[in-house]
Amino acid sequence: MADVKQIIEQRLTQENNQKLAALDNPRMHKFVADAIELTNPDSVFVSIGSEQDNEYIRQKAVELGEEIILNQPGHTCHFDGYYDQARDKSQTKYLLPPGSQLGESLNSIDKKTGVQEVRSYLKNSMQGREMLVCFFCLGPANSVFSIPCIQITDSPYVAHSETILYRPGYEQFKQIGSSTDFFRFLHSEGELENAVSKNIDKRRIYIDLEEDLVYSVNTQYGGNTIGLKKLSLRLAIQKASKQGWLAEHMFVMGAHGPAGRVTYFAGAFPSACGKTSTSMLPGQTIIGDDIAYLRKKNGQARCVNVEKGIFGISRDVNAEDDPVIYQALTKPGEVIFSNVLIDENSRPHWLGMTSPLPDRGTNHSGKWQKGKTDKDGNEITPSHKNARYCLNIQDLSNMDPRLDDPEGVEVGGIIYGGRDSDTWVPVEQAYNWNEGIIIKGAALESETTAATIGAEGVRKFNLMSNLDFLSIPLGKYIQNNLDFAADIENPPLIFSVNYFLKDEKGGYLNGMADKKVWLLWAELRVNGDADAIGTPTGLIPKYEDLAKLFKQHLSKDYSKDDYLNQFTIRIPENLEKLDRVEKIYRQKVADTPQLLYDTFEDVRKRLKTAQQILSDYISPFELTTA
Ligand code: SPV
Ligand code: MN
Repeated sequence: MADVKQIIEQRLTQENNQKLAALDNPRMHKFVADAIELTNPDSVFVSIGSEQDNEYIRQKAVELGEEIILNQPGHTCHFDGYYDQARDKSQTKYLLPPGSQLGESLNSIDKKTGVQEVRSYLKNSMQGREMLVCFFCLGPANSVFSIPCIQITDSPYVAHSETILYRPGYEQFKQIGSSTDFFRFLHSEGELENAVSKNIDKRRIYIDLEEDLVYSVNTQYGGNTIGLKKLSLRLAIQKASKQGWLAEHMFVMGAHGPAGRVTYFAGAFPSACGKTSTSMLPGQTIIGDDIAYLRKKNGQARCVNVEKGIFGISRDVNAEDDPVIYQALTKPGEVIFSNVLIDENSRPHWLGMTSPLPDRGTNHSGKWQKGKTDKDGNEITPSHKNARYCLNIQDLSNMDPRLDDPEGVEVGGIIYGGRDSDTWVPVEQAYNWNEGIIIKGAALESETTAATIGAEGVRKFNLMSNLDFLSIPLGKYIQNNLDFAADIENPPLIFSVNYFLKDEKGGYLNGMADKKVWLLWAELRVNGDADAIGTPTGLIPKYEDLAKLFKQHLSKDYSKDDYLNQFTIRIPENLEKLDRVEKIYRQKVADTPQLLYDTFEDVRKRLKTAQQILSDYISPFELTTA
C-alpha cells in the first residue's frame, strides 16, 4: 500500500482530513487508507457523529434513493433487493488461517482464498460513490463493556441505521489513542440497479477473527451489512471467550414485580420467536431487544445492551399486541422502515398490523398489486415477512432508565426460548445453573423463520439461540457459559419458555399476551416469592400462582384445563429431543463437555422413571411441590 498519510491527504478534503487526524490511531488510519485504495470512492465523508453529520447521512440516503420519505415527519422507508431480504448464512464465513479449526458446525473458508475473493468484489466498488467513515461504540460509553468500532460503508442507509442503533464512538476513539483494540467493518453495496444491490450471487460476508475485521459486499439487508449488529456479535463472542465474559443474542429488560420491585432478565430467542415482544411487554421496561454483553463484578452477573435502538420485525406489530412499538411507529419520530408496503399516500403497511392492507403500492418487488407473483410463480406478500423497523429505544414510552448505565444491571434471571410446537412447557425453571445452561440453553431447538434465507418451519438445533453467530467451537462456548457462574455466589436463575406449544390439532395452546404471566412468575421465583412443582426437567409453576397472575395482570380467569394442557409433561417428546440433540453433539461437536452428556443422562433417567411410575403424559396435578 502507498503511504497511509499520503492517501488520506490526497483523497480527503481538508475538513474530512482534520476529523480523521484528530484521532491519533495508526491502525485506524491504515484501515481507512486501505479501504480507499481498494474500493476507490469518488469522495470520502468522515462523520464525527454530530447532529450535523448525522443529518448529512440522512439526507444522502434520501438523495440516493436508498430511503424514501414517508408521510410522518422523520419516517423513511428503505428497500432491499427481492433476493436480499434476510441474513445469508451460507455466504457468511470465517476466514480461517492455516492450522486453525472452528469445528464443522461453523461455516469457514481458507483465509487466503476468502480474502482474495472478497477483496476482488470490493475492488473499485465505490467508484462513482462516496465512502462514509463512521465511529460507534458497542455498549454504553466509558464502561468496561465498551468496544469502539469503525464502520466504512458506501450505503447511507447502513450508516443512518447505525446512528439510530448504536452509541456514538468518535470520542471513544479519542480516548483510546493508539490502541489496536477495536472492531473494523468494511461494507460495499456493490453495483446497484434501482438502488438495490445487483450482484447477489457475489454476496459475501467474510469475518477475520485474527484482525477483528469483517468484509461485507453486494448486499444491503441490515443483518448482512450493519457491522455493529450480528457481525460484531461474532467478533465479540471470540473476544469474550478470551477474556472470560459472555456475548449473547439476548434482550435485557426490567420485570416489574410487587411493590415497585424491578428484576432484570436477559433472554435468548432465535430470530422471529418473540424476543422483541417479550422485551416490550406492557408494564415492563426495556433495556434492549437483541444483543447483550454479560460480565461479572463483585460476585454478580451484570449485563448491558450493546445497542441503543431496535431493528425489529414489523410483522404482527399492532395496537393490541405491541402497543408501545405500534405507537412509536405511527407517530412522528426517526424511524426507518424496511421492506414494508408503501401506499400512494406514502404510508407504511405490514402483515399483521390488523387494519386492511391496500391492494396496491410499492414494496420490495417494486410496484406491487394484489396477486403479483415472482419469477418462480410465488405470490408476493404485500410486505415481506422479515420487514423491519429501526428506531431509537429513547423514543419508546417504556425505556428503562438504566439503559446507559456504564455498570450494567444485575441479571436476576436468564430465559431461553424457541419455536417448539410439541415438547417444552410454556415456562420452566432449571434446577441450577449448569442444568440451565445444558438442558435449557445447549439443548435449544427452534423451527426456522423468515429472518434467515431458506425454508421456514424446519426444526433446527440452535444452542442459546446463538448458533448463527458463534465464532468459537461449540463445546468451548458451552464450557464458557458453565464457567461463567462458577464464582458467582447467587447465579441468575435460568428458565426456558415456549410460546409456540400446540395441541394435537395444531392450534396454539397459549395466547400472545400470556408471556407476561410466565415472565412475572419467573420474577417471583428470582425473589423467592413463589413455590414450584418439580418435574424431571425442572420446576414449573403451581396452578394457583398462575391463576392469580392471570387475574391480576391479564384480567383473565385461568382454567385448570388450560393449565393441564399447557403444563402436561410430554415424556416421549422430551426423550426424543434429548436423543436428537445428543446425536448432534456426538457427531458434530468434538469438544462437547462431558458434563453435557452426564446431565443429559441424568435427565433422561428422571424422565424414564417418571414414565414408568406415572405415564407418557404426566399431569402437573400429579406432581408435587419441590
Ligand atoms: C435477527 O435476525 O436475529 C435480527 C436481525 O435481530 S439481523 O440479525 O440484523 O438480521
Ligand atoms: Mn437478533
